[in-house]
Amino acid sequence: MPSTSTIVTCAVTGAVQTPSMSDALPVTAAEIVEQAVAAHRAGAAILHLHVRRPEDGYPSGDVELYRPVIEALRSQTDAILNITTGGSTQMSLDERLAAARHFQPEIASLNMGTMNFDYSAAAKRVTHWKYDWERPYLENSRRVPFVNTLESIEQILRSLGSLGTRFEFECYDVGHLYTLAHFVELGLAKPPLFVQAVFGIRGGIGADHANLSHMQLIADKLFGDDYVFSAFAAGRHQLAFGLHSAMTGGHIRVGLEDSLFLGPGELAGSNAEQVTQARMLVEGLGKRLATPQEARALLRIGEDGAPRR
Ligand code: KMH
Ligand code: ZN
Repeated sequence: MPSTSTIVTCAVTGAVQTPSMSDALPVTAAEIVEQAVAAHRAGAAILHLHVRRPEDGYPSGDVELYRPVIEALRSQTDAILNITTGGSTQMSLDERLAAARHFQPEIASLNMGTMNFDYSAAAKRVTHWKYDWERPYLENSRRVPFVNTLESIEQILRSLGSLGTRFEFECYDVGHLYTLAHFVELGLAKPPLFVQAVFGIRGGIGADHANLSHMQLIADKLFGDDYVFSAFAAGRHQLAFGLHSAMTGGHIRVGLEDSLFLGPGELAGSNAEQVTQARMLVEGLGKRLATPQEARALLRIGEDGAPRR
């Protein structure tokens, strides 16, 4: 359903980029909080969160590393917190789910299918490695699949859904929309569905604008008015896909999780810089950014009566 205000999600650090790729990538809890607060002030209503080991930036699912981040963001902002259940493609399911189970956020990400998810190409561009784990970690992504079976999706929907958490349904291909429709039929995925369409992952649908139009066409057929569309592309096409989404009444995701850049060859200095770029594009379209309260209303967060942040 087209919206007059645009929700910006900022995915602050993720698990695909590694510290050698950019000094701006936040690693410690203090860095993640500082950048997340600034991104929120710049206009991000939703903060999509991962954490890393402070000593070397290795992606982690440790609840104790999440704790200072979640506590600080809950006290310092009104942002909607979205805790990943994708973690890293190389974590076990239990490790991926621990933080969302523990903190019961307003939103958790939910990846809608098993797929190849190859982010090894970035390793070829790094000349100086800060940490020994980075290169083999990146290269391993070409070897191991990102496992999201129907059974595990159902388990996440049942366990987190029963706690009142809603979902960012990450759809990396058209087939993932049909998988989502299956869970709507089962009554486990509840409208309005927050569909985050992801383009340009090696293993998923390509960063071609015709694909975005097709994803919207199929989502319209499957879900009618029962979904809220958002989009991004990994890497250099990140914001172009957000713009395409906003132009067609959808929403935007930015953040260093998915792209380290502001423009060709220009590294972003922070997540907030990307949010500011998104704000300028949205305002250029004659629209405005959704506040967290407007985003909660659009996504019907908190309507089950359970207070959560
Ligand atoms: N970095 C995205 C392409 C998740 O956190 O659930 C994948 C992602 C997965 O956002
Ligand atoms: Zn993520």
